[in-house]
Amino acid sequence: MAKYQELADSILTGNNVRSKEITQDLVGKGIDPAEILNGGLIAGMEVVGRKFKANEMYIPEVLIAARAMHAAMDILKPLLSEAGASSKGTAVIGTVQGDLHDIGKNLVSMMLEGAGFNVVDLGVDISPEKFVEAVNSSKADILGLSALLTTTMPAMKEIIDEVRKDGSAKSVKIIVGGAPVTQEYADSIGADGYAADASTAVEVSEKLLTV
Ligand code: B1M
Repeated sequence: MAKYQELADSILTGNNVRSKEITQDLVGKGIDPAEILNGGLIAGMEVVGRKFKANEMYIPEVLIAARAMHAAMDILKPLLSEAGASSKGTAVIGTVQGDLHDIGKNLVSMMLEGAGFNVVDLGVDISPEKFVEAVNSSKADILGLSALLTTTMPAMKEIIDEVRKDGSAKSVKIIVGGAPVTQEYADSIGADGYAADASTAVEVSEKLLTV
């Protein structure tokens, strides 16, 4: 659909006015918010990721693209949440200590909300202690950890160890994800689940809670 390409382009060029306008327009036409997310926003950010990697885009441009993505996400978020009728459980989610990347984590958070989970999003740069505290205070069923840097991946293991040490937080199911994370890595640090993308994170969470 041409509008999706235009939406992806608005992300790529960091045009937050257009990204909002197009998203609003597509929503007004009754298009499924998850489709707008996947077809326009994620598609646009994927190109941003590739260009950043190839040094064809630099940090300020990437930040501007992220702002355009967030502007559109503000419109989609409540709609994705509405789509989930009753709560399937509580999920605490955050980006690990030392890591400021939150675009993918926000997508996972939104998709979980959209699927009917009650989500407690702690944000970025979260210490193991804060994760444990949040898991306990919200009686979480799922703990989601996101890391985008190879240097912050080890923080996932520290968090898992901390959570497993804490008696009351022990039973929470922990899923991990983020671009450098793999199933193999997830297994090696004792995570209960791994997801390569936001939709899979929902599937894995649902599966873990039905076991
Ligand atoms: Co940074 N960055 N960045 N960055 N950045 C990467 C990750 C990098 C791969 C770019 C590169 O060099 N090719 C590289 C990491 C290299 C490495 O560790 N091997 C990198 C670097 C080096 C850095 C800095 C160190 C740069 C610097 O300062 N010199 C710095 C670190 C800051 C810090 O965190 N302490 C930095 C900073 C930034 C910005 C602030 C400019 C910005 C972040 C803005 C923001 O998030 N608010 C940024 C961005 C945008 C990127 C890239 C370009 C895009 C990331 C992104 O948002 N992707 C990224 C390059 C890339 O990934 N190709 C890069 C889109 C997003 C939808 O995908 O986050 O992978 P992603 O999420 C996916 C899946 O991974 C999965 O689902 C999501 C959706 O399907 N997923 C989960 C994510 N979390 C999950 C959790 C789950 C399950 C699935 O369960 C709980």
